[in-house]
Formats: sequence, structure tokens, C-alpha cells
Amino acid sequence: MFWNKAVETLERPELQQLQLQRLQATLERAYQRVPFHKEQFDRAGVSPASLKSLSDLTKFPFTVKSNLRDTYPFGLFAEPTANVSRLHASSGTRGKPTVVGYTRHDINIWTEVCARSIMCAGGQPGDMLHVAYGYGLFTGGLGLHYGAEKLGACVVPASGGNTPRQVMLLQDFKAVGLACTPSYALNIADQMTEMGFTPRDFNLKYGIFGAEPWTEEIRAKIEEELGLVALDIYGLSEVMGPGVSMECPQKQGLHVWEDHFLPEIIDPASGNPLPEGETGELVFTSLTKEAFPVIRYRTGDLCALYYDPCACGRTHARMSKLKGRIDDMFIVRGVNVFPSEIERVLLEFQELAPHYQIVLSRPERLDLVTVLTEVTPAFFAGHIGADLMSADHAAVKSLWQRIRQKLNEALGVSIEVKISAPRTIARSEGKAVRVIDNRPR
Ligand code: DLL
Repeated sequence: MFWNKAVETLERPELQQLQLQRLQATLERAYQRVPFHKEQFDRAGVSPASLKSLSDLTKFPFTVKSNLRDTYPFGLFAEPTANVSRLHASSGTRGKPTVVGYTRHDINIWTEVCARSIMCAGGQPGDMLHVAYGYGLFTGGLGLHYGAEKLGACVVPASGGNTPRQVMLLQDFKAVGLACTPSYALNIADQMTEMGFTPRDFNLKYGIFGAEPWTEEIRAKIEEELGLVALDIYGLSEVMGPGVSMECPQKQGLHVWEDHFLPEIIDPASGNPLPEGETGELVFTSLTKEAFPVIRYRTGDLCALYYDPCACGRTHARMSKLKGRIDDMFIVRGVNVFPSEIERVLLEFQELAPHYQIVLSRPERLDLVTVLTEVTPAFFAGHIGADLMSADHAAVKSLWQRIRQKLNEALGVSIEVKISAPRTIARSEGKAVRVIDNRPR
């Protein structure tokens, strides 16, 4: 099912023609209206006229996150705030947030791509969609809310938090779609079980989960525990918010809405473009944005792009599920480790709940990585009376050894593991905090 079939199935030559026109207009807008971009273009010896074909884009300079911070709050806007109808901001772990703006036209486009995304996930006009992404400066809640309304769905603007109440609403209202982070979906599933419900007490059919990395193993858990089809949605505030790309039920990657967002994959070290199918850093140029055009924005996210049409009929490029962010990677004794690789190993263990945290410390001169895991209530109940926290307990000791061995085999380095009782690891209500970095700076 398509929200905008003509565009979503456009033949590639036509799509590329459209992209070229829009790209030329975007470069012109950025150059004329944003002093930062003019300086960057001038320094690189390019002007909007240098772009004759899509491949000329590689001559243009990148934009990076720190450029947004350095021009805080509105330095990269191409419109005065009087013409901006909405601001959003991403929290940022340190210092000031990064601020983005939308004209009315930008909001309309965002609404369109979110409507497309919901339908791509299997949503229909008339569906009830429960949106448990945060509403506020975060783009998740409001972005999908507008898209769902445009689609003709009935939106439940639950926002994040108060999980028992979310479960009650899901049960009473019988929403068919759930939109939230995958870690929050697991939290909701836990809460359902705790309140004595099974998926049959609900009416959920599909989930629109994103805003953080999640593995296929987490997908399988969510699908089993909530009884729905779990699909991946991607986006970032700088480019728009949710709805930059969306997976369809084929689960063969996320369709990038390429009539509005032009993706590239580069080698993060050299900045050179990488061929189709190779994993590298995802870079976006906006094609229709007015208030906050982005030119070759380096997302820091790692994935690959594929251009062959999908079995669903959509012709827009597909990006693979994200491997994670470049800055999420840490190095243990010279070996690069992504949290997603640890997640994959942990989820193989039936004894473990799908909640974990990775703590980085530096007790002496070497980095130490400790994975905090927790056992399922079933495992815990099976060993009642035992001091589960004690590494001497035979069942725990055996589990501990097996986890360490599997992690060692998969990652090539040894990692500390701690096992704790059910519900001891902090639950997420939005983006999960997977890595806690306690290393001295
Ligand atoms: O997270 C927008 C969003 C809201 C996307 C709701 C999907 C659903 P930011 O807060 O600016 O925007 O964070 C953007 O989150 O660069 C990725 O690192 C990460 N991210 C977003 N979607 C996914 C995903 C929103 N599906 C940053 N898989 C991005 C993995 C994701 N990581």
C-alpha cells in the first residue's frame, strides 16, 4: 500500500532528474542565504553553478554536527525566525542542544514523509496509532503525530513515560499501530506481562520503531512479546526528524524518501564516496527544505545503500539497518567493538532479559568494558533461594562462563560480565542509554 504511489515508484531516471533540479535550487538557497555555506563553498572553490550532474555533489564540502553548535542557535537557518513555524532541538550529551527550524512548507513535507512511512509499515486510514515517542523538542512525537493525522489515522498522543498507563490505554483503546523506540517497546512488553496480559489482550498489528539502533535479535523479541510486525524508522533532527526512511514489511532495508533527502555513503576516514552495498558513513543533502537546508551533512551513522527496486514496488534507495554510530564504537585492546555486536550475543541467551548496559572504565591504564545483564523472571524463579548475585551459584556461574566465552568468540577480546536479578537494569522511556562511559576525560 502506498501513500503516494506515483512518487514512491518513480523510475530512477525520472527520480534523478527531479533530484538534480531540487539539488540545484537547494545549493542556490544555501549559498545565497546562509553565510556559513557561502564561506564553505567559496573556500572549496565551488558555487551552485558547479553542479551539473548529481555526481558533482562530491565536490561540495561536508557539514558536521559541530558546525551547528558553532552557529548556535540559528546560524544555519536560511529564513528569519519570523518565517519559521516550528523549532525542534536534539538534546546533545554535552552543552547546548542543536536547534533546527521548519517553515510551514517544511512541516507539510515532513507530514507527507511521515504519512508515507506509516503506510509503508502497513498503516491504513482509520487505524488507531498509539504514539509513545516523546512530544516536545524531540522530533519523534510531533513528527509522527502529524503524519498519522494526515493519513487519516486516529492518533493517541501518549508521549513517553508512565508505562502502566500506556498499557492500560493500549488495552482499552485497542490501537493497531505502536510508535516508540524499540527499547521502550520492550519496556511496554515487560509491563504488559507484569500486569498479567498476553498479546491477545491487545490489538497490535505493526510497530514503527526507531530513533536508536536495534538488532534483528531485538526485533524478534519485540515481535514475539507484542504479537506485531516490528519495522524500523530512521531519521534525525538535522535532516528532518522521523520519516527520512522507513522499512516496509519485506524487511529488506529502509526506503529513503529520495525525492526529499539525497543520501550518500562515504568512507568516514577519507571522506571519499563508497560504492553501492559498502558500509560507511551516511551523508544527507536535503532537497526541498526551506528553513534549514543541509548540505552533505555527515550523520555519524553507519550503513550501506542499495538501489535495486524492492519487491514492494518502491524504487527509492534502501539503507541497511544501522550498525550504529561511529562515536558509539569503542576500542578494547585495539579491537573495534560496536554495542550492537554485544547485543546480538546477549540476545542468544534465553536466560537473559533483553536489557543490558555497557560500562566503560579505566581502573588503571587500560580500558575495561563491563557488560551488565539481567536474568529473566523465569530463570530467577527456577533458582529461588539462591543468591543470584553470587558468582559462586552453579547455574549463574555456568551462565556467566558461557556469556563470556560467546562474547570472546564474537568480538575477539575478553569483556567483563555481571549478571543481576530481574528488573535491576534501568528501563528506557525513550532512547536507551546503552553505554555508560566512566573513563576519565
Ligand atoms: O531520533 C528522529 C527519530 C524519531 C527517528 C523517531 C525515528 C523515530 P535525533 O534525536 O536527532 O532524531 O537522533 C538522530 O538517532 O543520527 C541515529 O544515530 C539515531 N537513529 C535514529 N533512527 C534510528 C534507527 C531522531 N532507526 C540519531 N536506527 C540518528 C538506529 C537511529 N539509529
